[in-house]
Amino acid sequence: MQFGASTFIWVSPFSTDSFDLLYKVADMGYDLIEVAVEDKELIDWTRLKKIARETGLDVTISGAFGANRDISSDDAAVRKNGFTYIVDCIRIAENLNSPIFTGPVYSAVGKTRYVSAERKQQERNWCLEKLTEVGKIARECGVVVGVEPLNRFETDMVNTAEQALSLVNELADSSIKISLDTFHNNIEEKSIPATIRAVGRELLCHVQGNESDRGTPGTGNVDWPGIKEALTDIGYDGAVVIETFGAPSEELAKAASIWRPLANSPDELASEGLAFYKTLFRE
Ligand code: LER
Repeated sequence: MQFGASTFIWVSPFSTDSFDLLYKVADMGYDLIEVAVEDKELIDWTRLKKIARETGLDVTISGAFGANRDISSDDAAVRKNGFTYIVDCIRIAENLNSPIFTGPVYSAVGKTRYVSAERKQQERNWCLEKLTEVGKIARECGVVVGVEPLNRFETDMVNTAEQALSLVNELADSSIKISLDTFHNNIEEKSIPATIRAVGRELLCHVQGNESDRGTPGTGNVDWPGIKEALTDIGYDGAVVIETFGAPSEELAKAASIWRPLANSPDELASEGLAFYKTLFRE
């Protein structure tokens, strides 16, 4: 199992100006850095790849889905833009040898409405249409797309692993799997260990191991021993990554409802979180 830290712990948007983070994350003892792609143009990818190689860090790629990247939108131009963004991120993942591209790919974060069953179905169809095309490209690139359920306050589309499984099983594409973020799961699932077992080794491609308040892992009410047992039982050998938001942009703060610091500092959260992961998972 590899342990990772998301760039979102420190900055938003991540850019070439923040490349010192790679050295910091490597020095802390992490195996990988998860690069959140808010704006790909802000990042010098060639240099990032070189520094990752120098520091020995692996890279995973995560997405940021604002309103204009919504593949279930009723606006065809927005769906197209969302599709283009996902494809760009898949190609970035391929270039950086990230086995996955993870995120709530199905909609926009913060899109929460009460809509009719007909409209829900229509939006799901648009989403399936685009994910079918995404799947083909992801397969060619050798990248797996991790569909991440979000809690009810951040999306009205995929809140539970059961809903993600329904989408992924309907797509039946080996390059579209499920990514679990324990912060969201802790709100929506009756049992995170049971959820991990229900997704299973075949379909679980990535884990963001976040605390119940998105603070330092190990300091809240997430069932960590149960998570460890379930991941071990299914034979999960992917990454576990801390993703929280230490300096969110205004848009991200609103989308993810981050209104206060979640730890004394991002550095403290990252180093204490890693120490907790090591004690939990490697004992
Ligand atoms: C995305 O990974 C996520 O967890 C959201 O809460 C914010 O984008």
